[in-house]
Amino acid sequence: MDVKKYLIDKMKEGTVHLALLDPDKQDSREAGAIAKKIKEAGADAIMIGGSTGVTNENLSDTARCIKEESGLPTIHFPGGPGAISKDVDSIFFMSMVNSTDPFWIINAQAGAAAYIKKLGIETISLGYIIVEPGMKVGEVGKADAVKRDDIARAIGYALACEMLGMDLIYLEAGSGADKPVPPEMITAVKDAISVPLIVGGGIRTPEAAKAARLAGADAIVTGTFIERCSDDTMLKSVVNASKGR
Ligand code: 1GP
Repeated sequence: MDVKKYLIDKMKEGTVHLALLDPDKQDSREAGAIAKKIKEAGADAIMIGGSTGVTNENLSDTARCIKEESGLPTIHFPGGPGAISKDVDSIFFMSMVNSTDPFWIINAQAGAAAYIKKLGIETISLGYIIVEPGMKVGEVGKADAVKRDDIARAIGYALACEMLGMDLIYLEAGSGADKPVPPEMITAVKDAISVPLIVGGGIRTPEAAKAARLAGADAIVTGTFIERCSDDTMLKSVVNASKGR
């Protein structure tokens, strides 16, 4: 399937909800069970990835179980070039543009590109911008995180990514962040760009999801919340708040 077209078409209708599952945080059967629940709650696609502990094997197993249980499109959200699988429908071919290390900006991608092409995995280009606190991904990626009040710098990176031809922009506060990306930053970046904007990191309540949507996010990512939440009503509330329904 053409996952990029699916996502962009959906985002034209309103904000979408992307659920993130980390193959290192639960076994593949459990990931499949969570995917089924989050599909029922209204999620639009499943991202699969994590900063550490992802292998070809746990990535493939997780992708297969998610597909079987939910039928939703899957997108690999790579923590590096170490694990790649054709069992995932597509991959965010992403650059951490505010990393201080060229490895995370372009060298990891250069090392993996030929293999991804050989496997025939759909690539969706993505400019990945780390905002404070940045958490584990900011640390691993050696990010010079954008300060929460430095809106001009966030706009600069986002616009540069668009001008470089990237399909999507992702403002990332980091998994488990105590505070999500500030709504004022989301609005300012959204107003500056014309490609879709994904927002994630620290979104775990309907209020936070609604604030990101109203600020202008085209897609809202939740990871930690969906992995930990056993209350189906709460799951639905966060997905509904993301999608405005
Ligand atoms: C991490 O933005 C995602 O890349 C999700 O963050 O785990 O805090 O939802 P959370």
